[in-house]
Amino acid sequence: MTSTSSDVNIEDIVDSPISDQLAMSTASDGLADLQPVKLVSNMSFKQPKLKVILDVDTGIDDSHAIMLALAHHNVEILAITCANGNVNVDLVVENTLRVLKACGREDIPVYRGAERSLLGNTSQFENFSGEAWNTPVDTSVVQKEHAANAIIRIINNFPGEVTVVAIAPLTNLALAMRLDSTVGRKIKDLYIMGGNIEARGRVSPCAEFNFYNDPEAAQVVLKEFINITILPYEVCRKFLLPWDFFDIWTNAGTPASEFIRRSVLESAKPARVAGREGYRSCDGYCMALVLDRSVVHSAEPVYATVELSGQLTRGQMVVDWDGLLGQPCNALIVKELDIGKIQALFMLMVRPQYPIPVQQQSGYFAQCPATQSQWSSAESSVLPQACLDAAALLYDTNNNSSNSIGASR
Ligand SMILES: [Ca+2]
Repeated sequence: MTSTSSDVNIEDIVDSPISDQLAMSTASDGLADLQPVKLVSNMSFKQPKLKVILDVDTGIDDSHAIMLALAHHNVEILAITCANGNVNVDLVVENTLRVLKACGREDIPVYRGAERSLLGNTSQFENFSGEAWNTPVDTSVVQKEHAANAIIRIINNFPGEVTVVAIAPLTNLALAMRLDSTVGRKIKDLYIMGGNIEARGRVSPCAEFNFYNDPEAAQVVLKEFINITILPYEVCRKFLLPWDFFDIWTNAGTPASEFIRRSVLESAKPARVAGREGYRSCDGYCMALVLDRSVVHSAEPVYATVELSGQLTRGQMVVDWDGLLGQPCNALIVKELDIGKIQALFMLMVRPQYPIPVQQQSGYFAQCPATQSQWSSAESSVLPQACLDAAALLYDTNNNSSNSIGASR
């Protein structure tokens, strides 16, 4: 077993036996089960669904992660737990309910969680705009149990089975860990959107928003949870959804697409006007790689922690790339993404059953019948081949009982 961090091709990881995966890291707990979730063919329906807890601070990006998880037939959302972050926790709860209502999935249990960071010095960042965020919701459906208690209960009910997708300040997870010190080691995987690897900040010069908002919680989680994959902020900055794709995504003609359009258009406008090359949804990207690990083009196992006391750097994620601290690796850092595959997954979000041509007839593809409809020529000219290829893998035209948020309404 090697003791140094090094670049590894994610395909080498996901295609390797678990023992080899562990050898690629030095984590004492190992970075177990890096196999991608199989999305393809009828065979996928015979697999148990991926049990997921989403920890959110909804949040425009969070809404994309939620909608993507809802759209995928192989995901079972056990809980959405809300934390103070983008906005105060009560508004996070309301916004989460708005997303679920738009998708016709108010049956998903929502839990109210941390009101403030562990030290109480939380700052909020995002001001929402967009008509989708002003609709009335019934907050009486919110679960009475606290989010941290719900996390503990669910993980203990399904030890080793639950994938936690953390796309908010990590306060709820840290609280859960302090209430039950075993939960961090009972998860299947933990995916975190947060932290930074190039010291590029968002709310401070050096710190990413989620880690900055609760550095102590981030440190607890990085130290005490296992099987952590981190999607850092700068990586999300580098991989953008082109605006012509954005236009298709937000005008797909389904209720889900309409909700996204009404929720993002206003906030996306300044970046577009300013000439940025595309749109990004950090939390949506994070959910995409949960659903399909081949979205990750490269990743590196490292030891990562959080600066708590720096005069200017509080909340910055510190990555020991060269193993100078002699600590075992505790996280897999995502470094490159396949934005084409992400586009395919994002289309799944708005048109779960949109038929596309089966372009290859081998392997799993051979089990799918040819489709009658195709992408419109206008769309095919815009969507990159990587998106079309990935979509061909994703869409199952036999499946009429898909957990469809677009086609069912
Ligand atoms: Ca978020």
